Amino acid sequence: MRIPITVLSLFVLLVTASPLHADSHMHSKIGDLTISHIWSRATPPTAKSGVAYMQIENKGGTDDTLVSVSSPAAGNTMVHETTMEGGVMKMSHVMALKVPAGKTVELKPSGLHVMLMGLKAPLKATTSFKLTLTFEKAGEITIDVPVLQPGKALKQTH
Ligand SMILES: [Cu+2]
Repeated sequence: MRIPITVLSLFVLLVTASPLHADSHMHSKIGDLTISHIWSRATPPTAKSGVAYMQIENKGGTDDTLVSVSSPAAGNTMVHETTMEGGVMKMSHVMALKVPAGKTVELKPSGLHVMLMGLKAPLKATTSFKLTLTFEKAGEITIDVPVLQPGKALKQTH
């Protein structure tokens, strides 16, 4: 009877460990999608643009696509991707961001990010702003994006 006891204790460990993880990050759910690790960084007073990062997990069996992003904090909001081309950092507009079934798409520094252009006011640390994401299948969700101190970053790994 050793095996059932081992399985039971593993189960207890998993059950008791998961609420801790859930409390340590903000999660938003829409359909099969879970949005977590949501953060932004404070901007200098004269900055006209800001960034937002997050992870989008698709727990469903079909691919979805992020087709638009918008925020009352900025005049124009879009998904960008930062790439290196011949040693030069380049940002390009991502019109439709695919979130494949069973996969997690990470928006993080030096990669994919939400770009907020024409900021209506500087992004202040310890405040938050609204960001609306529209997915082709899951639909529309508005999330709160917490603004971290300049130079700070939220850990992207689970
Ligand atoms: Cu950008």
